[in-house]
Amino acid sequence: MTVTITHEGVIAVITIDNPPVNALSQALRQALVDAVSTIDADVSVSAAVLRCAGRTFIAGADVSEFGKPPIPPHLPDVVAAVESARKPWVAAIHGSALGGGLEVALGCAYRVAVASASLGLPEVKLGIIPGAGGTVRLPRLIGAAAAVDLVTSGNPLDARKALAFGLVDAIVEGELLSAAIAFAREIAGKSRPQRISERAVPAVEDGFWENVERAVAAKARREIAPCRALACIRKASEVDFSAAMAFERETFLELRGSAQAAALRHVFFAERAASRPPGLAGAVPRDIRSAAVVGGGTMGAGIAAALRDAGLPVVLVERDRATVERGVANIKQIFEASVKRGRISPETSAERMAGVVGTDDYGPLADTDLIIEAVFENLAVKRAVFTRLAKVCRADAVLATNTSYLDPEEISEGLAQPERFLGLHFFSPAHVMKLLEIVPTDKTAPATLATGFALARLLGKIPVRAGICDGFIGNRILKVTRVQAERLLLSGATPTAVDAAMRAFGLPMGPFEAQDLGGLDIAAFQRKAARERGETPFAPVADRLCTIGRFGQKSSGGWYDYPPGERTPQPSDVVAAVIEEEASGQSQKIWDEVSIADAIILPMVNEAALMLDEGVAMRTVDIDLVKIHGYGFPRWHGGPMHYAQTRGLAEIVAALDRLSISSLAEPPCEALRRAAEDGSFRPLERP
Ligand code: 3H9
Repeated sequence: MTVTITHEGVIAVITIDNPPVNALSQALRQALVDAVSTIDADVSVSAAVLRCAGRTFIAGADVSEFGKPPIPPHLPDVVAAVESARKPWVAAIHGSALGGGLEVALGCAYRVAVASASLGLPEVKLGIIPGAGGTVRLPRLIGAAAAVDLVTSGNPLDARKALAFGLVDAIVEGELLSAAIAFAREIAGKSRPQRISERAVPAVEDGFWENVERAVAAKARREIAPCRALACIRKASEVDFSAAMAFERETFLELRGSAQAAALRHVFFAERAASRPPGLAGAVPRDIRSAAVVGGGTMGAGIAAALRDAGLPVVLVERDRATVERGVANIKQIFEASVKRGRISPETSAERMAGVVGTDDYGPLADTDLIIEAVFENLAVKRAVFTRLAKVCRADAVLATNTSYLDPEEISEGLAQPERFLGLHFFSPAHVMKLLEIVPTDKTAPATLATGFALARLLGKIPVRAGICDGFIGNRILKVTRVQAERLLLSGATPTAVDAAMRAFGLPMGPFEAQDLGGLDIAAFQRKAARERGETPFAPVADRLCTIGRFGQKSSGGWYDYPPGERTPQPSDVVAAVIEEEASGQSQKIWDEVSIADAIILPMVNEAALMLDEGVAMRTVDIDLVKIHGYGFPRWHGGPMHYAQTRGLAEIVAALDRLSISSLAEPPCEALRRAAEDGSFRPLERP
């Protein structure tokens, strides 16, 4: 049974039980409409409480139904039925009241919530807008300005803020159901508040709509839904309730079928599938109650901060007293910056720091559950760390390396109990970036691997399993991107044009701006190491820039010039001259934005196809998640693999063939050609 009705004297209690998150499936929508009729017809009932079993109130429409034709009763009709019920309904909210869940609550005459509840309309994050009166009722209840914030950001409010906005009528202490029943008894005898649909949107000051339209458009960049949601709220303030509902419904149905919504739904489910990689069923993760980080530089401090944010006590190990102090100061700086940005209170910052112990002695690690090494990228230095760790740590402690380019197999060579070792590749800044590449060696035990995934969940990260290769998934693709960016320069494009094209595609930054920000020296160092291994990395222009000391913003010039004190890139004559020299003899072409983006994105897909074939990546969704969470690939494109699949793999192969004939990209690999013939990538079978 999805919905049951019980009675507490004159109060009917409607309980929704539709695990895992009480999403509004067709069956649930029907059961709610039926409940309204049943309670309306029951003369013994004076008021009703709507509550949910399980961990949350209704978390929204059932997203898995969005790819299919909508089946009645439609949600706007369900909310209308609840709102026009003869007896007043009280929504009793715990967990999250999101999307359609909040819209159902807005149909109720009252809303009460526990203090830990959150309420929001996150639809824009799925490329749609609230489609059951959210854009029409919310501004009538809390005013246009607050409604615009809530709907166009998609971010939820906690219960106390919701109370301040008038979105909930009371925050209840103690047990929710009894408190909601008591609330319902109290209001049962009183006159019912005006239905939200019968109220008007409070007036706004002159220029309000123009200002918010500008601000929302600037923030949304190429994302459609926030601006369309805003248009619905504006309409709701200009026309009557039913005309506004019709406009909202029309917009909702249009966006529900859009490419952006399909891409964002893909990412929604991919993120949830991330913690369930194939081949790990049944593996039991180890308990992680304490952690240590070896190395207190930028990466190590960021990792330590992420561990503290998740509540784990952290030991920070460094070489000597001076480096210990520097490492602890680095962590402190992270929390202090969070205080400045208003993300945490000074008390929380102090509490986080109280859980950090700095030491230059490995002794305190004897009973630590997880140790993450984040020292200098040098094989011998890293091996020495693990040799010392193996001597002091428990045999069942998980030992991880945060290397981004070295081979974890080589780092763990000779390690006692190598089954407890794995790579955990965090992205910088590690306390902010969501991506965690989890890299097992041949010897990593399933329980160790499962611990990596459990840790990601604890830290709120998106885990992706990556096989061992140069750069794992993310940086291996990044290398291809950089090669392509230079190929573009040598064939007639400018850094400015390439960066502008990639921003137009939806990336927050182009490849040259990004290199200037991060510094050209790290990649130069890696190319040097690759050359020592006998490889021939391609970066003729970047190599020349490093030779003349142009390392990016930190050296006041890289791919661009930066006037003193400024961070806005200016085209550089020096760079233009280097490009011209390196390009001499090569045929030049006129590049437009779309073909520049193709020359960057399609080779990514080719490299990804190779990685799937080699088993370095296990699933196409993993590659999408790596690019979205590690490199700013627009969510609304769904990641490079979803983008390629949507455009058509045959078209991608044909475009790569054309680029490769002019030596502007590698030819499509066999795996990509096969996938194009099949129409999709074959899922990799794993035990
Ligand atoms: C909407 O409401 C449109 C309306 O305005 C108009 C309609 C006309 N549907 O996240 P978790 C699954 S749009 C289907 O790991 P948590 C999820 O896939 C909707 N399934 O849990 C996962 O399944 P599995 C607006 C859903 O505790 C399982 O539930 N609402 C939905 O970390 C557990 O999920 C939203 O966008 C759904 N709506 O977090 C809310 N939601 O185990 C989206 C979840 O098989 N949901 N699932 O992988 C959330 O934000 C989180 O799930 C929530 C719980 C905070 C509720």
